[in-house]
Amino acid sequence: MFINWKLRELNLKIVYYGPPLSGKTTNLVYIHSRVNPRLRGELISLKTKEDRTIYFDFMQMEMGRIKGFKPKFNLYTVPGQVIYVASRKLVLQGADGVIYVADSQADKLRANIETMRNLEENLRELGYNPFEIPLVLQFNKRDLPDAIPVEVLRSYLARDGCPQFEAVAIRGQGVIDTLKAAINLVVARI
Ligand SMILES: Nc1nc2c(ncn2[C@@H]2O[C@H](COP(=O)(O)OP(=O)(O)OP(=O)(O)O)[C@@H](O)[C@H]2O)c(=O)[nH]1
Ligand SMILES: [Mg+2]
Repeated sequence: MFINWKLRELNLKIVYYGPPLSGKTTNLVYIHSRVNPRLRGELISLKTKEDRTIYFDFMQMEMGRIKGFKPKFNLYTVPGQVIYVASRKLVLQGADGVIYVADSQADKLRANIETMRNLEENLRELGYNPFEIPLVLQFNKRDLPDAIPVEVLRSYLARDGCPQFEAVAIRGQGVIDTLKAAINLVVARI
């Protein structure tokens, strides 16, 4: 969190984290298309020609005032690919909340678990208690025929009390609910 006392602005950071190709960028693209253009900035995507995130995607959105302060949410996605593992940690730095986008496909279970471990490790290295930072879980790609039951994903990835949402991000399903839950957790914190 960064507070600009002069402008009475609160800058809050929410990071979309998850395994390769789970749909992190798709979430952000949908949000960008739905938020009133007067309340959001451009969507900045640093990606390869195959649309894979290299460093991050970023957009900023404003919301109503909280106790006289104007909150600005800075939404980032990390790159899922292992070769960009260093940028994941950089992007995570300063996060006020995390949205973990899991891929529901059966053959992605291992990648989901490994990336969750990597998230916890990076949080610890950045000085966070990984079990205290606001976290929302999104089970994405529920439309695919080989999606495994949510209970299985939950048993490996969820922690007590963490809000969870099923999603089909390519259709926007569950995307806004996930973001709202993260915003609520982050705002409750401050
Ligand atoms: N069937 C299906 N495909 C999806 C869904 N969400 C995203 N995709 C597709 O999955 C692929 C990867 O989506 P991205 O949003 O680029 O994934 P990412 O997590 O940002 O990937 P990296 O940045 O490389 O880690 C794209 O082809 C999307 O269209 C979904 O809910 N269902
Ligand atoms: Mg991406």
